[in-house]
Amino acid sequence: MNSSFPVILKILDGKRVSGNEALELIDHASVHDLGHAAYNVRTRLYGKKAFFVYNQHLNFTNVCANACRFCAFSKRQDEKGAYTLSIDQVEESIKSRLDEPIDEIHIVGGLNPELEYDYYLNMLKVVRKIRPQSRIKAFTAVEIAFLADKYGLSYEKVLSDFASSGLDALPGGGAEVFSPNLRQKLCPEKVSGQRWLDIHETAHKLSIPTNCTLLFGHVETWEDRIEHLMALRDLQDKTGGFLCFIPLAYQPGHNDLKAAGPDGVDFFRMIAISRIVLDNIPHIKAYWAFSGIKAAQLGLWYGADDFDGTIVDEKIGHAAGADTPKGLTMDQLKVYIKSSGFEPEQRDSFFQRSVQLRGRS
Ligand code: V47
Ligand code: SF4
Repeated sequence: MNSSFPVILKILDGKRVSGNEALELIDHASVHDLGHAAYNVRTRLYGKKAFFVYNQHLNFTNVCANACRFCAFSKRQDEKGAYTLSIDQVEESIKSRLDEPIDEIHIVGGLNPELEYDYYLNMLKVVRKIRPQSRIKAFTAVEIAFLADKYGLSYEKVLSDFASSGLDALPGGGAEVFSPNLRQKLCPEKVSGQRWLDIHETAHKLSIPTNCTLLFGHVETWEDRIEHLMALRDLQDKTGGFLCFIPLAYQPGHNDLKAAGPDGVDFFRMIAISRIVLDNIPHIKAYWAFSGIKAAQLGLWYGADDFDGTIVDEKIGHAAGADTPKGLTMDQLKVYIKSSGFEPEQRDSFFQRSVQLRGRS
């Protein structure tokens, strides 16, 4: 297959591809041809810009009622290494970096049955107070469902309470792979794909933008991947609330799932097909912490436009053996983006210009 193949021509012409056409591309197009088409889409949207964010990750607890087979981060309450931050410790952790111009605080944790509803509200309020200008992107749909079930509340109620306490956006975690069969094998206790989608739809209706993910490179097939992308695209057609899609490269260490993780070519094919299929989701992230920095750099040539951020203490992938740094400095991020041949563009969680730079040319 080459650039004159009808499906590639359709993409170059700015037209939408169907799920079957996406699978046809996967069967017949080389990684180079996919990359060529996806690069065409990303440059039409952003030219040579590549986005990044000055962010801080906060994982407030690793105690989790679920036991997803791919997860090496979670612990049982009484297990060695289990931790839960008090609100004072959350405050301390956010204050410890107050001298840095952080634009985004990314907060996620396990499903710790001992944490009360007020803990979540207080955490948001404390972070908001210390960082009035930063965007708070917090709690996956899995955490929202857990609290809604535990307290008999609607998703609307939990999300609007959180928004009034400081929440700006939801991260994309917990989507895994929507296929019910696979979910049963990988994470049987987790909310269904449909509930994950319902919670994001509710957030979008409340004007809370969200990200979305796919965990790939384990036991799923290309059919599972494309079905997942189509479900995200359908919801986005309805609501327009997704900001960014992140294909999360499965990290194979220290967990139950005996799978290898994606190789380099698989990673680039996944990035490219995401850009091609998700024609209505503005941004595609090459998440350096899981892919490796070198692959993320090249991912910008295969359809990605975002490099994520400084992070500082990435815990989830590292628990599963990720061999990337736990964080990067702003200078490192800019150098990596520039040396890939792109122009670094500092953003916030909404992909608006960093508040630190607004008003400057
Ligand atoms: O929800 C768990 C996944 C997610 C493994 O929204 C694993 O901007 C790979 O969602 N190998 C958390 N993945 C990470 C996440 C994320 C990261 C960066 C930015 C954003 C965003 C979201 O990591 C979990 C789960 O899907 N995960 N274990 C593993 N072994
Ligand atoms: Fe818990 Fe999330 Fe890990 Fe699943 S992926 S065990 S829900 S922390």
